[in-house]
Amino acid sequence: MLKYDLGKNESADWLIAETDFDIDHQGKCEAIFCQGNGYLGQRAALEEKYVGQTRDLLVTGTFNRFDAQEVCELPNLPDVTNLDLRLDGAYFAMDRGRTEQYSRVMDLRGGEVTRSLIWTRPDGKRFRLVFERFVSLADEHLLGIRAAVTPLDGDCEATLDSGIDGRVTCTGSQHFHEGDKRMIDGRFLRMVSVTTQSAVACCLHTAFRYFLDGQEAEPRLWPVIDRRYLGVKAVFRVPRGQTLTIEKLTCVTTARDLQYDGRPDAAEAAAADGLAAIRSAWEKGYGVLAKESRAAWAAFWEKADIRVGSRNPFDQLLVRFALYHLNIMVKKDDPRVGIGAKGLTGEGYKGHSFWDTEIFILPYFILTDPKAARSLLAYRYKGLYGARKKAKENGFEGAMYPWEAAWIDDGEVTPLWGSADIVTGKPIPILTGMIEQHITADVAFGVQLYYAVTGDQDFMDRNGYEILIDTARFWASRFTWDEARGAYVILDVIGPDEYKEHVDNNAYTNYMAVNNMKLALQAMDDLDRRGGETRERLNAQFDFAACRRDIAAVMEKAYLPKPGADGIVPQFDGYFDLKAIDLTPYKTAGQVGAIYRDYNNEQICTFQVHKQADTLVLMLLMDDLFPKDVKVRNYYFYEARTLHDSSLSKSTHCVLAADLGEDATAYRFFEGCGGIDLGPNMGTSDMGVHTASMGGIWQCAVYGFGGVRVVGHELHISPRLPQAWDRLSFPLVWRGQPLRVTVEGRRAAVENRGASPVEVILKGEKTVLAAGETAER
Ligand code: IFM
Repeated sequence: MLKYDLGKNESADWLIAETDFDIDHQGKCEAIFCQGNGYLGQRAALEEKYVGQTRDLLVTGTFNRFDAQEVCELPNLPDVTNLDLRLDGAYFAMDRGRTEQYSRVMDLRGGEVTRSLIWTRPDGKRFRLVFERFVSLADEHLLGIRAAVTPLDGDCEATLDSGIDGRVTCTGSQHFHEGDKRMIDGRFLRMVSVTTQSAVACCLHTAFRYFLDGQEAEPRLWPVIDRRYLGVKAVFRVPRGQTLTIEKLTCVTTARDLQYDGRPDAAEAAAADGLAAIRSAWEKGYGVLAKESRAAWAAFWEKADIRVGSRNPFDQLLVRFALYHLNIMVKKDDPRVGIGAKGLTGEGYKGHSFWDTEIFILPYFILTDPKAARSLLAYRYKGLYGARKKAKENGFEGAMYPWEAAWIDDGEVTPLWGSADIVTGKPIPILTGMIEQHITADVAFGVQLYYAVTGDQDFMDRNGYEILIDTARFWASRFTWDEARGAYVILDVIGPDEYKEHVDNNAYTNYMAVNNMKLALQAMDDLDRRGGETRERLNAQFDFAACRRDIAAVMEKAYLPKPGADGIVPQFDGYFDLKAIDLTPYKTAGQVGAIYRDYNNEQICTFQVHKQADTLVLMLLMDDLFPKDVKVRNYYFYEARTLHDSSLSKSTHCVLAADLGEDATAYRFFEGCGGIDLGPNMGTSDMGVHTASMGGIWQCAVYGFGGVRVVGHELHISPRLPQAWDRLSFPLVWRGQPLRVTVEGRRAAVENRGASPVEVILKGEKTVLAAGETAER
């Protein structure tokens, strides 16, 4: 069970606690308590072994393809969190004996997890155990565990078995060759394992320190080397009431690490640096390293914290939980990596990046950490190689982004088969990699938003313009002429709503594609106006005259679904011919995908039922495309037919409801976003947390209640707090200047904490803020 510390003490709203050990639901806390720093993610599987655990250590960018039948995924590195304790011969495990006073707490302030309990062995002897963990935010390669055991009823012989365990897989796929294993200087364990296909050397160095009642101990150690395992065995006599403390420190380096990019000796360098790093970490010890990490987290919170004054203190915790995960989901300085749909918190979606990044997460980075946002877009720039390959393979021009992306030149990596079809009993084919194509326009949208917020001309010259033009070239070749309609159309796609396959003229896709084409035309105009090297390079690459002609011809006659007499924009052609069914059983099932218990994909495609927001995402992204009354009608129409079976749905509804003045509904959807990973359903996060939902929670707070919107090249701030909130304060970065927005009741203030003036539209009024100035309305 999860519990939140929402009291009035200084740590309130920072702590998430697991109050009992539930062997059947270990995945939830493994994922939500996952620790990391963007380079690596260490899932919070417990130190001792249980059936049902998923011990994952994932390192960004290390993708490997197990065999030709499978797509690439992030491999699960050898496990370093294992720590088996035998207390007078009996293995400590909470499914034996009795466990009391159990708590495991994630403290979001420093990203630390502490578990404490009293364990009574089957023969009645009691022990106090405390386990602590950090993954360093100060040094991305380091992680540590500290375990303390105190015998309460008599002296005890404690035996430790712990090491580097390569006997882990990704649901059965072993991504590594047998590693090179050795103990160095009688103290440092080294395992270097190389991935089977991508040949990435992953180097793990581990070392232990031991203390008896605070005094460093040097027990007799036995090295243990086995197949895919390297460890130590140590035995201690622990007098009653004294505490044995074991520190286990690990350093992770890989030949893929940014600092070795392009180096032929990357594997050797990673191993050598790993050894040097563990030596220095061992000298410092757990306490110092944990403190350094805590300081890095404190610096993060100082800048990034969003403060919520709510009648329900859970709201504050939820927003911080989202910020915590946003901070550990991506290596912000590495343009070769994206954000996995589960970040580095689990094996779900194999570490692949989706439109989740550009539409749900990127806005957070663009508006708070533009350097990280630029790196994420540079990842898409590097992905142009794969996008061009995909376009070509499918008979199109330009760049067609993969629905699922992994390493920069992998191209499309969406798997071809999914879970069981209830009717046929066969695996469901996954068509998204072939026909969910809006991702290409979503990437262009990301570039548009980044440029609007940052004005980063250097990025546009190096990467942005090229992305816009080549993606538009794809769309120009993707539309086909429909004689009857006298328009260009897009046939046979999946829109954002994945409960509808093989649809024609999905409104979201068509409008976003046209927006992408408009951006490309503007880009070429800009370039012509400015002249210079970038213009020369891109003109030579694309031939602006031909490009303009092709794109404009399609764009001007592109079919865009319009609202009907009732104001509803059809999600796609023939939408209104679909059957309406009673969705109550699925809306109230308390579980996603409940409709699949009764129908298969083919049947669901014939109903007016949606997995997630589709046309409504369009209405959110393109704020000025439709008048308010059209938005209102579409909101009610589509929401009634949406099951929110995707974690990408509720935040869109929250923000739109807030825009429409539907305060209570917006707040209900915000709470719903909280339920996705922190709700009572203990199975929702087994495969990892929902990273898009973390971005979505930020959007609810900042776009929804904070009323922030980027319109053209302007920053609009028109807050509208829900009834439950009386205060909200959040940071933004606009044109490089840090701002803090504070809303108290109906008053809103924007403080320019930067060095240059900025212009904002505060509650509809244009306001120029000098450096250090605050405007209030
Ligand atoms: O990108 C999403 C999609 O919209 C719904 N299914 C899950 C994907 C990854 O989060």
